[in-house]
Amino acid sequence: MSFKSGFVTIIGNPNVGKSSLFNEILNFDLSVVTHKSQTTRDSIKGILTTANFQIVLSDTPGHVESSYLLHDKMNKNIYSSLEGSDLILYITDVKEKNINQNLIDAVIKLEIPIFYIVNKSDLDINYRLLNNDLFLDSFLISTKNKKDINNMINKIAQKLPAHPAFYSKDVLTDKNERFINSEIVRGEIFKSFTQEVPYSTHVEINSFKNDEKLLRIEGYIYVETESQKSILLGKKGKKIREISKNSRHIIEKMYNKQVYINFTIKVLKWRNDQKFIFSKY
Ligand SMILES: Nc1nc2c(ncn2[C@@H]2O[C@H](COP(=O)(O)OP(=O)(O)OP(=O)(O)O)[C@@H](O)[C@H]2O)c(=O)[nH]1
Ligand SMILES: [Mg+2]
Repeated sequence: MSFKSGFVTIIGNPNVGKSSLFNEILNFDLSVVTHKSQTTRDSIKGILTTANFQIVLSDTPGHVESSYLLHDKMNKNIYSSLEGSDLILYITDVKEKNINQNLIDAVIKLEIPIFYIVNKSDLDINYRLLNNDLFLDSFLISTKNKKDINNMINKIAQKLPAHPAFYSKDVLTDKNERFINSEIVRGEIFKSFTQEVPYSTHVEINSFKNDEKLLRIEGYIYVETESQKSILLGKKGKKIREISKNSRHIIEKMYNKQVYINFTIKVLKWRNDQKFIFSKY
């Protein structure tokens, strides 16, 4: 059998488990997963290489109607990930009533085959997979109890073109270490706060020094208002220290060395700031 390799993009509405599936296929926690909607902002590629195939998988933000410049840019990120894909994984979950027809139509226009994937089969909700001509194949899965994921990965690989690997086999992602680590911090902020603070936060690493014994990470956390800044700081800086500590533990495990983290909080109405959005998203 010849080696197969191709580009596969995960799309769908917010919060259906796209990033969970992405991480599950890669067997590595690369993309941020939280119980909140609109967690993913950037498209990110993860690469799964086996002896027989290489899947270059893209996770994308959940598709939302735009109310900020940030959302416009998130939607553009989705559509630009579609182009050049060999296969699309459209994800929904057992709770969702309607598919996102705009997204599906965009894929059909590009004549890219679609797998229809219904996630969260572990939930006690009756769901019957529909046979639909729009989709090449369909799967009922659960990333939580790992049901039917391997079967689906093999079916994905079968549909890829015969092609040599695009990336060398030890490459896991197209993103750099600054991005991966800033996402860990952003994930901790999402876990620590309800409501608006996570959505108003942008994390940026501007100094990343990986020495033999110590990894030093410094950067900025942007929020939009002074009151969000004081919520993020917490009483006497308790909250931000806790977020830094939790992030540090995750990063120390990943690099297996001591990590120093320091973030300064800045206030800027960044989500509608054209220059900011276009330079950073
Ligand atoms: N019960 C159950 N929950 C799941 C499953 N997969 C994901 N979840 C949960 O669903 C929530 C959203 O998961 P994400 O992977 O962040 O979803 P997403 O589609 O990437 O979300 P956005 O990036 O916001 O669009 C999290 O709380 C997950 O733990 C599953 O198979 N079963
Ligand atoms: Mg996501």
